[in-house]
Amino acid sequence: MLYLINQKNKPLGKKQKRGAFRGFAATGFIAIIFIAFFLHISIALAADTSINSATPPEKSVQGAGGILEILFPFDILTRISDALDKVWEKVPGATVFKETFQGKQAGNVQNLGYFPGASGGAFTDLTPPFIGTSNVIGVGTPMDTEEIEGEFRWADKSYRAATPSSFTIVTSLPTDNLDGLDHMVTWRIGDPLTSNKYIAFFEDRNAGSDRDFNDGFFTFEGYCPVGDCPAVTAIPEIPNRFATLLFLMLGSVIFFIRKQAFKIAA
Ligand SMILES: [Ca+2]
Ligand SMILES: [Ca+2]
Repeated sequence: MLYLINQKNKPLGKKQKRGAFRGFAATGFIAIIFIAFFLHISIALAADTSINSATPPEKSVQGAGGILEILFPFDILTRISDALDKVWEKVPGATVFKETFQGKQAGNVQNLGYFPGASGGAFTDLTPPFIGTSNVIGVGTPMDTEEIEGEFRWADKSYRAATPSSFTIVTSLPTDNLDGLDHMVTWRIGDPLTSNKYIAFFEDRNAGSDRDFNDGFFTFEGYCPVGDCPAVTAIPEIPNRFATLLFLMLGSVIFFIRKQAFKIAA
């Protein structure tokens, strides 16, 4: 049994016990907040797939003069966590569904498509495939406007124009891919809370590739990652600096309560 004594080595009175209990409770609460805070940071750090810079004349996805800056100089872009961009679905209530080829930085033909469901299924292509020049940005060619029903994974089929029967297909779900790696990185375009427009970049080769994710890139509208549909399920995220401020304020209040509790206990 826990036997509480004060600084004079005498058992605590009722008031002192209550103070000591508050002290223990506050300490436990602080510990939980710390654990949650660092867990949150580690999840955030683990979530994003790293993207290598491209070798010129190819353009990199990110950075000054990169593809994102060229295509969206005035838009807000929000990176979608790679924990979330694996499986997609229609945005409930959306009426416009479209995919647009925005460009490629690869010699291979790039053909966007999808696999129905959250696993398995067969590749369904969205035409047309893009055969032309190696390095193009901002092409803006519309593709099929059929509605993709249910959950699905985006997929990129690539091949040399001269040998279309020898192709590679990668999808947004890492476990679909031969090397088990992530092959699609995604940004939301526009309002981070309500926009249903995205751009996705594919790395078209498996193990041993340069992983610069600029091989084929497409914009989507009317679909969202399962579990991250902005119009329906998005909870406004508190910007990091406010979360930190809130965390510090809460910590200070708890520290004050804890100090007072121990004062009473002593
Ligand atoms: Ca991804
Ligand atoms: Ca590449």
